[in-house]
Amino acid sequence: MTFATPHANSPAPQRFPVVIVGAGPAGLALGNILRAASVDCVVLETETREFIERRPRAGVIEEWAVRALERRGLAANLLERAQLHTECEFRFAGERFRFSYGELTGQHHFVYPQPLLVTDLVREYADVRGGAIRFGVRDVELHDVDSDRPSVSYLCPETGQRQVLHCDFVAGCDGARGVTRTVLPPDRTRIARHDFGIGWLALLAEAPQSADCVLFGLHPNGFAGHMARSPEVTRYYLECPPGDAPENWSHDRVWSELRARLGAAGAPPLTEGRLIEKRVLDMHNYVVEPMVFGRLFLAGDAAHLTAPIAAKGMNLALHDAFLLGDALVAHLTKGDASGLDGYSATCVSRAWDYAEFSQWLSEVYHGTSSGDPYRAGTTRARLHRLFDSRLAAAAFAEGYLGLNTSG
Ligand code: RFL
Repeated sequence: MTFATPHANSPAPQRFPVVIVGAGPAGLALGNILRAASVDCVVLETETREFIERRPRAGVIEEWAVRALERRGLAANLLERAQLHTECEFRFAGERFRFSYGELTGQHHFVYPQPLLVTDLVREYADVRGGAIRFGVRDVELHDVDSDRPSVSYLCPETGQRQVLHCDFVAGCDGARGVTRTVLPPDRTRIARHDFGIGWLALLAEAPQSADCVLFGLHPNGFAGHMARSPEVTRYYLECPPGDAPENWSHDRVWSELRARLGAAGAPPLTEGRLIEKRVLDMHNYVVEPMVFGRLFLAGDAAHLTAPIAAKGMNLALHDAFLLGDALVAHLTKGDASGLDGYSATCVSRAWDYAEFSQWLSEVYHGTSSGDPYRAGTTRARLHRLFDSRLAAAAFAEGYLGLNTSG
């Protein structure tokens, strides 16, 4: 099958084999895979390029995902600049419990801020591989995705006119608040949701990291987390009531709670700095099944949300993109539909696996502060088992690194 390369700015209806909605990690990784196989596609994104290249979010990437990016020529900067993490530390009852998952598995995490990965992916897609991308689009609509002649339309930011793109497939990579999920028919789709009933104040501090690994503070006042991002910026989390207002958290209150919740005997003091991001996340998960409707294939947060409890969302988004990219290439270039047929089941299985790990870890984080002495007791038992049992430790390491699923 051959396709003419369309011009994304032309006002006439255009045709692309694949229209990708959303330029996050999922949409951009997918676009890169398609372009590498000379399959034409266009990415539609509501924000500007500058915005997506700066939007701070994830930072922890699992090794299997990095190796998959590397195989596809998408990890050069990451491999040069990312930190490697092989340990994490639980701080509990004034003590430090260091967990060496690298020693148990021979694998590690890469710490590389999501905006840098997005910058790398958009540059490779648009500037190197010549992929079409439209920024600032408005009011994206999907049409006839349950037919073999789907299309996507949007309001062009320059002209205000509705532009129609005909295609063979639509990839819904528009994240948790996108539009593509909304066209799934309720009678053929199951959306399973879980609300953790807690909030996290997500913070970015203009300060170097305070420890050489991720820290989890399990404290009666609430969970606190420390995660490296870059030499100048560190992410912190503080458990708070869901729906809490960031304005309730002054600079002094934030640092005093972080000091209390992450404090432990012999721990060096936190390196404090200006807070450059402060937002409350209400922690919830969902999984959409199936992730496919007709010619629409969802990927990433559009299909499944995992609260940042276990740092899994971007990893899952990349997983979907790798699978969907390979499956679309096989279908469009060789007529092999087997990858597309198995896509949803494989991705959903991994999403559930990660969701279960997040739920398990959530109880470790939040049991101590639940106010329920029973949950506090079982949390204590979970933590001690991690350090007393090599088998329990191995199971945790496997889940933490995303090792126990195929794909
Ligand atoms: P994204 O990144 O949300 O990208 C979706 C893109 O679609 C655009 N969009 C639309 N475009 C066109 N038309 C529409 N109607 C559109 N609606 C939306 C959006 O502007 C956006 O550019 O989804 P994707 O690609 O599925 O990637 C998911 C990840 O971004 C997400 O799972 C992670 O950020 C989650 N996450 C983490 N994941 C990890 O694996 N490791 C981590 O360490 C980690 N830390 C985090 C996180 C998420 C966080 N927040 C803010 C929820 C830390 C935080 C604080």
